[in-house]
Formats: sequence, structure tokens, C-alpha cells
Amino acid sequence: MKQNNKPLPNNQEAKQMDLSKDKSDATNKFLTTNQGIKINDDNNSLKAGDRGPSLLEDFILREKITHFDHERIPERIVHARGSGAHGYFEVTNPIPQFTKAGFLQEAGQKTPVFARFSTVAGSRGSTDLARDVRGFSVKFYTQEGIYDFVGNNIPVFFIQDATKFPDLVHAVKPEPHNEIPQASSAHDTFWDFISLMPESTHMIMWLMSDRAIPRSYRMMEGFGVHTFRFINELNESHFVKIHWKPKLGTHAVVWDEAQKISGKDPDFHRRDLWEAIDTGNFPEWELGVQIVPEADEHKYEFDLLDPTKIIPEELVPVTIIGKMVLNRNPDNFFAETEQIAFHPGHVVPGIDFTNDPLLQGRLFSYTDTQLSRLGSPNFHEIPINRSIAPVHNNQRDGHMRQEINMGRVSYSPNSLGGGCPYQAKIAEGGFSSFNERVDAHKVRARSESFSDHFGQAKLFFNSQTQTEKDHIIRALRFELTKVETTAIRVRMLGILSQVDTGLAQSVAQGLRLVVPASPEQPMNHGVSPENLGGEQEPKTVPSSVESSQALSMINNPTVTPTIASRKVAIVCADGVDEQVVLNLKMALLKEDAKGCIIAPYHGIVKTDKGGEMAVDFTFLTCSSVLFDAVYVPGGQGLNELSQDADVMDFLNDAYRHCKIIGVQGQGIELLSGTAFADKIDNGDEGIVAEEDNNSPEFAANFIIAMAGHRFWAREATLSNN
Ligand code: HDE
Repeated sequence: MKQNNKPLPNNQEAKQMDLSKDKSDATNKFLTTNQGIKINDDNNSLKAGDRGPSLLEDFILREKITHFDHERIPERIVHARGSGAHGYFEVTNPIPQFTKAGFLQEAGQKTPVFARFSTVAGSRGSTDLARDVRGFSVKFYTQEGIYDFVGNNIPVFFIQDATKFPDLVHAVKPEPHNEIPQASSAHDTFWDFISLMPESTHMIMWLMSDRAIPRSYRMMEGFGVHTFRFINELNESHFVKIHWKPKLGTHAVVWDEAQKISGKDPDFHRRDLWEAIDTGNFPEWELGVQIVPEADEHKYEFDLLDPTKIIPEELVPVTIIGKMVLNRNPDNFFAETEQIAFHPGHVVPGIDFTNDPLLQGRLFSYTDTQLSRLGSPNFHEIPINRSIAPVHNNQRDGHMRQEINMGRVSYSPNSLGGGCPYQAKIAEGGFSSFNERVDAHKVRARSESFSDHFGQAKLFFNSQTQTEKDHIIRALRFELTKVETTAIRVRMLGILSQVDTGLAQSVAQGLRLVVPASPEQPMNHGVSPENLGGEQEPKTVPSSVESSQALSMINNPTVTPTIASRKVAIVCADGVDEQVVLNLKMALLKEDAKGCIIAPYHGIVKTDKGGEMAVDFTFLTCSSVLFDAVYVPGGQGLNELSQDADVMDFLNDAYRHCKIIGVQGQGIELLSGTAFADKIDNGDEGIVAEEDNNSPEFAANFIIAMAGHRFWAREATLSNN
């Protein structure tokens, strides 16, 4: 019987993971010890006299302190800083012709998920806005068992072979002698390694782009990076690359802004995800696949097994097959977000691996790491990691075993247990690996087809708008300026010259260096060729696609402009024009966006009509970097703000970060004190100015401008952003 392989019937709601029996709510309950003894005094330890020594006998004190002493577990070795949420995945376009995975079989079919987003390099307490790759992991609780998607917001990786991963991570983490810098790649060891690893060049282009400083987890794409396999009922294999496309579009902040957010609100992304779900703005992504038939394995100028390569969407379009909606915040960060354990090797029948050597190494690493992080091979029993498909096998015991396995049989074959649990035939949903033929010599080597390190780095750079190229150049200048060793900077310029000479020259100008005439052959850095383990000389294979819109965030064609869930700072003081503020707030609300009242004092502002408006934040506690746009309304009294340095910084930063600034009536006077006063009526389309407080078009114009995210053309007039 094909019991577990059945898709859910249409329109059946995704079964929530049943964590109810594991939840605890202390409302109206006695305080107890872990053994259930009611506690009578939780404020005083047991002493010999009220001024005497504490007694060892105090089991209540000892239990409490012992538990506290062990409250922390090791943080993830990478991706330590993260945030997650529950939701569901829904099939919109089933693909049974490609995969037999039960959860992808019928339109409308829903599967519960938990998604976790993360930075890579920083510690658990580090800032969300570090320049870094973002992890994008989704646990699917399918009827056939757990499927984990464990990807990133960047579709390629630094290295081609798993054995280089510890080196990469050691290089990017804080330097071992002084544990500096935290959550930053801008230091010598990282760029030393990268400048000697030309295979990382494509990834570096992405890392130096604004993809590495997302506006929100909700505005990031997700990529599986490796090529996987889909296997259908006929046991036919297709190669597949998996993509998540955010409904809100892919957006970033600018680097100066990112650094300021890190100070003002290091939890910016975590808070954003939490608040969006809390207020019903459920984050949503479409799931897309690029399918390549087995017969086309060698059709492209790059190797499908090479994780430093994408398949340009111009060669193989992305077909949307479903959507993910995150609609429930965790009840407990530690129990869920921290204890969740992802593994690219958690697959269901219908999904299989390729020989990508990076993926192959990952298949070992993820279970191994849980043994020290979660402390036991029983980590699958932690509620957030439990499969909703039944689990029966002969594995037993170990630290913190929860399950009470019945009977005397824990081996197979057995007759005493009637042969149970028994193996599933393929037709019964049993997993069987793709029957790939492998006939080769055992070698430590890298395929010649992996040796193009620059072709797609060029493709990425060529696909960017001028604004995006400028940001990459400035990011490289920033990072390499932080590098103290000149030889590393020069070596890196040599690598960049292989991508684009203009790029290398522009970075070099910022460093007052000269691009080397011929780049050092990085793989030969003092090592004789026979000791290089068979690496090929790096080369450039021109991409058959010259430029790809999907690689640019600004030119990305898939996004319908929206301001949904965006936040607007409304600059207020006593005497503010109540009606214009309410008008704009209403207009924003209609677009699912939010206007927040910012004032010099907390509590309320008094309006021109004698009314009161609740203040959301003060200039002391927030900054325009925490908002998507700024609105300065009319009204007497706003002038008092022109003397406030915090207010002027607020406005000047919004301008510098290319945000849309709306201003009406007397608000225009306040802007006359800013550094951009001369730009108000001077062709800056990012400033929506209207003298008339009653203008019926103002709100609509402001919203249209905001939907463009930022007014990038302004950057040309700024020298140092
Ligand atoms: Fe990971 N990676 N990784 N990685 N990775 C971990 O597993 C590893 C790689 C990714 O939210 C660790 O449970 C090796 C690529 C994400 O919990 C660890 C290699 C991609 C997360 C590990 C890679 C990823 C991790 C640390 C090279 C994108 C966070 C804690 C062979 C496709 C998952 C843990 C979460 C986490 C090892 C490369 C994504 C140590 C050895 C490529 C999103 O097992």
C-alpha cells in the first residue's frame, strides 16, 4: 500500500505541526521544581540562620542554579545569528512529470514549514546588517518525512570543494589572535584567502553587491545553490536548481545605512520579520525551478556540478511551482529557532543529490555538527525537528532519549517482532537513491570543467545597473581599505582585473594603488605545481549570455512595485497639521504600509486642531535609517525642530540614502535647514514637495515614488555615499 506517498486532498489546510503537548503555559499555575514539587519561597536560599551560610541541602537552589549554569548551548559554527517563523507551502503548479515528491503533486496541496534566515559569519548576538551572505533554510514537514531546503540568498558559493570550507570560515571569522572583527569580512585573513582563491571571484561580486545588505529577510531571494535531482515515478532524473522569489521584490539598504542600522537597531531584520507576521503582513515567496533534462548535462559552457555557477535564466527559465507564506511567529526562540536542525541530506523520495563536491561534503557535515551543538543523536526528537510522518526504526538510547520504544526487538532481521518495522518497497514510498552509474578512478582532483573562475563574475558585473556597479566598487574599496597588508590589496586588484578592467581601476583609485599589469597566478603562490592537488589554471570562459536582468535587483523584471509593509517616518512636533498627517496615514494604510509619528518627546503631540496624536518613536530613540521614507507635514510649530541636530541628521541621512522624502506646506521651511535645501525644487524626483496642504494628489505621488524603493539617480550628486 502506498500509504505515505499520497498528496493531501485539495484545499485541505496544512496540518500545523502538533507541538501542543510540548507547550507549557504557567498562567494560574503553582511554581514548582523540575520534579513537580511546589515551591514555597523563591526569594531566599536555605541558610543556617538569616545571616548564616547557605546549606548544601537546598535542592531547590541547587536545581535552579545548575539549570541556569547550563542554559546555553554552543552556537552554530556558521549561521549563528538567525531568525525564523512558521508557515506553509502551497503547490500552485504541480510537476509530477519531474518529481514524485508527495508534497508537490497537486495544486492547492499545503505542507507546514518552518523557515530560518541567518547571517553567516557573526556570533549569535551580532548585528543583522553585517555585509554577509544570508542563509535561507526551510523545513518542510511533509507526509513522507522531513525535506530541508538549506540555501542562501546568493545563488553561488565561494568554493568548489567541501574540503576548503573550514579554511574559508577560519579566514572570514574574527582573527584568532584578537577575536576582531565581529561579523565582518573587511579584514586581512578573509581577503588573503580570497585573493588566493580565484574560484571565489563570482561569489565575491555578489557579496560586494547590495545583495549582502538586504532591506529585509522578506525581500531576499533564496537559492539552493547546488544542482539537485528531481526523480519521477518512472525513475527518470532531471537536474534542478531551486529558487525562492519574494513577493515584495528583492531590495537592499545602502552601506552607510547598514552601518548606522547596526548601531540603532542591530535586531532590524529580526524585528522586521516578527512585526510583519505579528501585524498580518505575512511574508511570501514563490518557489521556482530550473529544470535541465539528464541528456543536457554537458550542454552548457559551465559544469552543472560546479557550485560557483548559476544557470542564467535566459538559458533555462524559472518555472514557478508553489508559494510559501510565513504566518506564525515562534512561541519560544530557543525551543524553535535555535534548536531547529537543518540538513541538505534530509530529502524525500523524488528529490536526490548530484555529485557537486561541495554538496557531497555538506551531506556529512550537518548531522555531525548537531551532535556537538544539540548534544545528542536524538536531536530529531526535539519538537521543532520532529517528522509528522511516523518514525519507526531500530535506533535506540543515547542522551536525552524521549521515545519509550516498546518490546524486546531492536534489530533487523528479526522474527520475535514479526519482522517489524519492515522495509518499504519503492511503490510503498521507500526511498531509493538514483541509480547513477559511477565508473572512475579514485583521484584527488578537480575537473577541468570547473576551471572557469571569471566568466560568470563578468556576467554578474555586466548585468548590474550603474548604481549597482558603483555600490560594488565602493564595497570593495571599503573592504580593501580595512585590509592592512598592501600585498593582499594588490593581489585582489589583479583578480578584479580579470572581471572588468574598469572595476579594477576604480577600486585601485580609491586605494591609491596601481592594478598589476599581469595578475599573480594565485594558485601558484609559492607552491610548486605538483603540490597543488591537481587544480587547473584559472581561466575565463565567456558566458553565452552577456547580461541577465534577473541578476540585477534594480532591473529585476519579476517584481510588481509595491509599498506593502513599508514604514514611513512622519516628522512631527506640537502644532502639526492634523488633517494632512491623517490623510497620509490613511493613504499608506490602504497600501498596507504604515506611517509612524516621530517627535522630539514621547507620549503625544498636540495638533493644530487641538487634538492629540500618539508618538511612536522619538528622535532620541530612532533614526531615518529605520524607515523606508520620510514625510514632513505642514503645521505651525515644526520650525522648533530646525535647531535639533537629531532632526537634521534624520533628514540628511534620509536624503543621503536616496529615500523618498515627502514634504507639504510649512514642512518645506524645515527642510531649508538641511544639507539638501537647494535640491527641493531642483529636479530631485525623490523629493515630493507640495506647498498646498490640501493637494489631493500629494499622497498618490508620494506612494508612486516610494514604490520605486529609492531614488537612485540622486547618488550621482552625492560624492561619498
Ligand atoms: Fe552550511 N553549514 N556548510 N552552507 N549552512 C551549517 O550546520 C557546511 C553551505 C547553510 O538555519 C552548519 O546546523 C559545510 C552552502 C545554511 O540552521 C554546518 C559546507 C550553503 C545554514 C554547515 C557548507 C550553506 C548552514 C552550521 C561546505 C548554501 C544555517 C550549523 C561543504 C547552499 C541553517 C548547522 C540553519 C549551516 C556546514 C556550505 C547554507 C557546520 C561543511 C554552499 C543556510 O553543518
